[in-house]
Amino acid sequence: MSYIPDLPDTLQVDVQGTTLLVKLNRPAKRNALNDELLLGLEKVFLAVPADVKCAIIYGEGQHFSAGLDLSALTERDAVQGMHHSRMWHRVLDKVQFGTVPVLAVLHGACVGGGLELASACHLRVAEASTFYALPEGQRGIFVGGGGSVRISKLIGLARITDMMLTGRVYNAQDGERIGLAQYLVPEGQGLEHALELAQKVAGNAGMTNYALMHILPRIVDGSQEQGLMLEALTAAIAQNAPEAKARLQEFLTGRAKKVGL
Ligand code: 1HE
Repeated sequence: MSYIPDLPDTLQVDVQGTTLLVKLNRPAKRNALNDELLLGLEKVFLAVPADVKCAIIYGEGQHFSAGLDLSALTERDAVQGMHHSRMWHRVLDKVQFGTVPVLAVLHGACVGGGLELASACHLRVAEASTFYALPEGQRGIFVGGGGSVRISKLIGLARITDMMLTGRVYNAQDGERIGLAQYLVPEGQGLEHALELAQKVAGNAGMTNYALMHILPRIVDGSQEQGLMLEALTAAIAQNAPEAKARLQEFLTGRAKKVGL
């Protein structure tokens, strides 16, 4: 049994050391995201154990996620649709603005709401089979899980418009080239690679990770003047922490790893 009560069996969680593994486990429906699964994700990210430093979301079966469960779509009027979209926003905000950085491991379809979930994560590792699409245009709908904000920040206005206007599908290589994923790895190696990255993330000072998750996005969203002020405040607070001072000493006394390829 999971440490989180009443989690649907379409979602599995496991803690490995300081990493939380979150598996979308609905392979028969290509990990299509229904309300139950989404609300389960919210529970998971509201209850990240205190000793966890990084989370990884990945998918069981041949695909990361086929996006919104389309079988539930026909039953909603406009107001219910608003509430539903806002529910997605609330849940994916928990992923983006929770307590730990989140990595997504992608393979196969990463489409529609699946891509919106991936874009709420802090980094994406794509296996060679990954393909990306926003079939919302073809389905006669619109992104509703925060994609207009988050995906456009990853790839820009013209590219997200193209994906919805023409149904353009990007393969894994092109997805990495345009910024949908930050790492491209051979098939089957995504989780291993993400676990290695999670170790690096876990080794950072807490304030650095906090600033990257919670302050940097606000800087990017705001004005230059406010951004520079927030940056200065963050830098001053971060450098003043004992942890930062110890790390600087390690470097100055030749005990820290040098930067290099
Ligand atoms: C689904 C869904 C789904 C599969 N909702 N049931 N997303 C889409 O428009 C993508 C729709 N899905 C596909 O294009 C394909 O299923 C895939 C390329 C992802 C995978 O293809 P394949 O050949 O491996 O699987 P399949 O045979 O198409 O599907 C297997 C089963 O999963 C089948 O059900 P079955 O009972 O007949 O076995 C499919 O009906 C089911 N399935 N995808 C429900 N999405 C917050 S707003 C976000 C808006 C969106 O995300 S729009 C984009 C929705």
